[in-house]
Amino acid sequence: MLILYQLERTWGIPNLSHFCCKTETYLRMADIKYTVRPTLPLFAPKGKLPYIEDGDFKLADSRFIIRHLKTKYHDLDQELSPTELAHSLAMQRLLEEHLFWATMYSRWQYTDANWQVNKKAIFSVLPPIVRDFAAIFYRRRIQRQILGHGTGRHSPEEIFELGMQDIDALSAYLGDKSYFMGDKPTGLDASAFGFLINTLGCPIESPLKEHALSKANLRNYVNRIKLEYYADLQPSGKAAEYTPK
Ligand SMILES: N[C@@H](CCC(=O)N[C@@H](CS)C(=O)NCC(=O)O)C(=O)O
Repeated sequence: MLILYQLERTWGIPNLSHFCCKTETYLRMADIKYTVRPTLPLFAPKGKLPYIEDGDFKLADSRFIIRHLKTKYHDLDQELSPTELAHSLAMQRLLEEHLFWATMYSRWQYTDANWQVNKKAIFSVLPPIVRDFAAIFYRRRIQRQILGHGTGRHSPEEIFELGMQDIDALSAYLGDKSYFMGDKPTGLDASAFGFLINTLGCPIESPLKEHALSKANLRNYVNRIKLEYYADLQPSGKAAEYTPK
């Protein structure tokens, strides 16, 4: 069976990693049977999560994993026109290469309260002494990434202003549709759900979260997809092995 390696579940959401949540949501939307193995990025082939094992085949990066899932199992985008595919790709880049960094800033840098919540969620799986070293190491590493991307060079107000522009665009694009590309879920929804729940549906407080929560269509979209695709998620945040309906 296909194995998805991702961070441990927490916060009552599928995953605190946007990219892991995106990948797992694609698996569920496409009705692909899989099992989950919690791990840390340290042990991943490219040093980042998620990655999968499908038989003898190991593959890292949500984009390559989803390309593989589309080819081998089910392509959720098969009915999209070339123009729709172009829109879908552009929106995914907005979510994954831009909005992502404002949320990373909120977790790893913005306030100490957020950092403590983030630290506990990610590193409590490790033994006490290792936990603190790993947290310090990863905090430095991620802050360097935020700076390298360019986001970390701005003031908090500027960072959230840029993130709010993404939220406005996503809310306008979704409008009153059930899913981003119409009445059926596509690959863009797997990404949008993964990134939106990690912006408005997790215990990381910021003006960006408040802004996203003020958009009724985005709030309802996230709640609806969570109920529809993650009904097995326990209040503890744990979920049993998943088999498609
Ligand atoms: N482009 C990758 C991004 C994956 C990614 O950034 N994963 C984060 C978790 S959200 C990670 O493992 N970060 C660890 C690190 O950068 O050291 C994908 O689509 O899978």
